[in-house]
Amino acid sequence: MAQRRLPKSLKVQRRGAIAIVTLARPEKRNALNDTTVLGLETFFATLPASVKAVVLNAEGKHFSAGLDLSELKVLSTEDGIAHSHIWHGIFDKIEFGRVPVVSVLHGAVIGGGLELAAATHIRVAERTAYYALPEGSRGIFVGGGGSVRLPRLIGVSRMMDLMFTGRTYGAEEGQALGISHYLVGPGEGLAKGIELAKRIAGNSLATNFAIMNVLPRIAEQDRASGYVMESLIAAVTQGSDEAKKRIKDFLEKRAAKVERK
Ligand code: 1HE
Repeated sequence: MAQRRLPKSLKVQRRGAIAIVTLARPEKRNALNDTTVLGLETFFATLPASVKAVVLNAEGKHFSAGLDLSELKVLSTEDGIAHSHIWHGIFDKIEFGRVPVVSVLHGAVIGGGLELAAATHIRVAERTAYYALPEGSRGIFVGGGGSVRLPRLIGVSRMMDLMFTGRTYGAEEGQALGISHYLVGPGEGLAKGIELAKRIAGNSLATNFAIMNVLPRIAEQDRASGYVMESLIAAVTQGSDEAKKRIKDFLEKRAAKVERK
């Protein structure tokens, strides 16, 4: 499918099977306005089939200052519900979409910016990254799925602390807590993100689908249902011609070994 026109606040590049989408509104610290969030929806909905993984990064000194507060000041309660509902739908389409997404975080990863990062599958943090949920001090609440995703990452109690006190976590703390999967030096995030996205793009489509769309559902099920679902998806993936080829390649010494370098 052809990529539809995107807003100026998003830039896209192709590197083979990888697409890089960049938040490009550094003058507003990549604050997420409706145009940008709807642009992300368009980007993911119209990705060409040849794109197998996406890297999400941001221009300027900060990944994102979160929700564009200048838009919020005119929203009624009813509009607020609709607004949050739109973010939920779009971030869910990222998390449970067709392609795995690696986000590359640096500088401020605040509020809605952290909610967006939490909807991606792998997070690479540069050492400049820091995380905050200042909603408490702004008189609002998370609205982009943060209260659903972040407790699963860092626990309810830590999220309470972030929201009550307005504290920040630095990149190393975020790494220790599991916000990021990889921690790299300043300016090294994009290369790491691309390297990881290429590896992900090299997996079979069926396995990537299972990891993205089935694994998180199993994790939320009771054990008995989880085992049934796991048996089914294990059978589906291993039964494919692609799996047979990959396993034969290993047995006939054509595939890489799993070694720790
Ligand atoms: C913004 C926003 C924004 C910056 N909405 N315009 N998020 C926050 O509470 C974080 C608010 N932002 C900040 O704390 C700081 O801007 C930063 C630490 C991120 C960066 O500081 P700095 O000194 O580099 O930039 P700045 O001078 O504060 O901001 C530059 C411009 O961006 C300025 O506009 P200008 O026209 O005066 O140049 C700022 O007003 C603008 N700007 N952040 C709108 N967030 C789905 S619910 C999610 C709820 C939330 O995300 S709450 C968290 C909101």
